[in-house]
Amino acid sequence: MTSQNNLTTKKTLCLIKPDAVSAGKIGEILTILENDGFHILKMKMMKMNDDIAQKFYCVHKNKNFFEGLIEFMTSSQIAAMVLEREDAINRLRSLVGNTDSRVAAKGTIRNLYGTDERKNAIHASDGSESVKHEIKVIFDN
Ligand code: 3AN
Repeated sequence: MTSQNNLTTKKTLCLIKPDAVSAGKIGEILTILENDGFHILKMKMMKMNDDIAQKFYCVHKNKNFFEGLIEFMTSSQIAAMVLEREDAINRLRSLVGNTDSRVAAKGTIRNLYGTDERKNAIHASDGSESVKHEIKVIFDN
């Protein structure tokens, strides 16, 4: 593995979504992440506009849930962060749990703080290409 790949493996992008921010769960979620060994490299509060949300979720453009997803993600503030840890992408995905919070494994962040398949509290990048794309959209704007 090259050092470039290694670097990619160590970083991931995380969003605490409008439902969890509105419910006052940022602190509890950050505690879970930090207790698992994640370091917060960058963090900011922001409200996604339509343009940013559409770019961020461009891979889902043709899905039937796209419009509802954009509406939800632009509805109020989110907390965005770049996280670092060994095997960051896979580890964060397993802490986050299933897309549908109702079936997410007990103790996962979506099980603890999500409601359903849209209002699911947290986003985690699903691969190294997504990490690059998502960091650019969120932190280069
Ligand atoms: P995940 O975030 O678990 O990787 P994706 O990438 O398939 O899930 O979907 C992106 C986001 O779109 C989800 N986090 C969720 O908010 C929303 N979403 C996915 N599937 C549905 C669905 N069937 N109905 C409503 N919203 C959905």
